[in-house]
Amino acid sequence: FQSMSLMAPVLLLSACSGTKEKATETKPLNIIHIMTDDHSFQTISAYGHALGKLAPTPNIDRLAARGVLFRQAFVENSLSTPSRACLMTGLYSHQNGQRQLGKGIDTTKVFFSEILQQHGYQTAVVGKWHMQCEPKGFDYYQVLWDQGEYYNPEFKSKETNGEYVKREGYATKLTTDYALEFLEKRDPNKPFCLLVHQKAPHRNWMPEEKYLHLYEDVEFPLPETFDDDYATRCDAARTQEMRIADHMTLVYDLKLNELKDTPPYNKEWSSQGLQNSLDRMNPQQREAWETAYKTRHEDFKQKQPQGKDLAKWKYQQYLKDYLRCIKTVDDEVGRLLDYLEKNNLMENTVIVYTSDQGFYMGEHGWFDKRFMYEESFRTPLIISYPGKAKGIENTDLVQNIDYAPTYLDIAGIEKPEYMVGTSLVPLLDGKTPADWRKYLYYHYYDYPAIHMVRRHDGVRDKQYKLIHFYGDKDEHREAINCNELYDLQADPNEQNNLYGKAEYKDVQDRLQQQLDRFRQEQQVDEW
Ligand code: SGN
Ligand code: CA
Repeated sequence: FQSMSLMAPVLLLSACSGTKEKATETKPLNIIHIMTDDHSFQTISAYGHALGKLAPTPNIDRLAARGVLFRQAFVENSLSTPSRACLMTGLYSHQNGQRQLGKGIDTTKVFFSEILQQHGYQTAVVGKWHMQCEPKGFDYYQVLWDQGEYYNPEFKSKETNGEYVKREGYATKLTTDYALEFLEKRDPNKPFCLLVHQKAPHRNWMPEEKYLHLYEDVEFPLPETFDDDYATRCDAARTQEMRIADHMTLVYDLKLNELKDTPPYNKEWSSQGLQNSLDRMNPQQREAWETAYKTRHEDFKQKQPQGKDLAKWKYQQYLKDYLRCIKTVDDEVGRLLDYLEKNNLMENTVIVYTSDQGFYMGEHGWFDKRFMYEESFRTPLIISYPGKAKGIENTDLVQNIDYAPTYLDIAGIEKPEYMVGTSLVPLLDGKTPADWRKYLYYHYYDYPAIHMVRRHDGVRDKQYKLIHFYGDKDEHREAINCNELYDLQADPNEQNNLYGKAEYKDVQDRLQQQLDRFRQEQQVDEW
């Protein structure tokens, strides 16, 4: 077992170069997993959406040009800690214990980092860890406290004996600094696996100083479904609390700190939250910040937007801040790639770019995630693998439970029997194996909780999606037991619920059978 890993048969010579295959030297590949927090595929220019054109991401695109861009990559449970648990274990939420945001992770489950470590890899994680357990299976870590702060955040490491220490600077850059520190200090004779987990662009979207004015004059297009009335849906879509119009706050989310003591804004969610973040800043950061948001406040006072105009005004400000955070993320991806190039690491390192889930950029009127609808169920995924296909797109159904098996496969380690995910390596040549999965399972559990999205599970194939919302009556909401069925080809915005329609009976029955199969085979215990 031990000997398999360090002899992963990776030819140093490009497999598709057509030149004589004279290289016989083998060396295990390094792995870099870059995962941002809440980064929507809509805002990566390589994905080709309107927002990406207005706010390009040249460095993430650079990676796409070197590798495979997945258009049908999904999570199992669209929330941070559950996604991180899927990543580390290759298991669904009910199997790894992390169903909701807080406690849950079953630490008796093996993390793939532990397996790599046992097989001679040097392992590291930097940035957002978020799970309520120590990073397991890492030689080096520098992780943020909880969600982490954007400005002058606290990190803990082995050197600080697990104590959080405040660091001067901006989280996205500090996280990259630590990634580079690990790369510099590592033993160059051993392969490595490095997880770079950016906190950005998580709420409340606080941009780096130098980008505080970026996109100031850009008008972002409203998504087609911004005014969705959820007419054919289950109640879950109506009773959520993640509408830009109603739940995005002026003070905390949109930085109008001048309003924090003024009714009704003083009653908003986290009206003190922004002040706490500002109090952490040094005078220079604070001054740059105040100057930038003064302009926004003046615009607000002058326009006094109400009703639909207010919703649209909020959308524009939200997009600006979110995309400014992405700009730094993209710069820092560039800095990491430059380092790898300079140090001749590009040809023996697999680089992955993904997010812990997708995010709503105003689709259905929303921000946040959680739902099984496309924008949050999907996640960006780009894999650059030396010697495999370059600059191609893939539309196979892949999911975040596949990362652990993929990384073990790259290291030449056989996947443990219990892992439910599947290695993505066979897809990287641009061909789909005949037995590749035809259905994906999804399950969201975190209710009641912020944003009030009801529990649901469901299945998706390449064209259809079945969602089942469930839950008893409680002090907040009525009981729910309701289904939705969408034809994603005819209705990509998922506004036309086909559940119960006679013409779709066969499709509905087929998806229901698949959903029942998942529940049974994977031993799901609630729905
Ligand atoms: C925080 C955010 C929520 C967000 C969750 C989960 N509120 O609670 O808006 O849905 O995190 O996000 S905030 O006021 O604290 O910003 S996750 O990415 O960690 O799952
Ligand atoms: Ca997240």
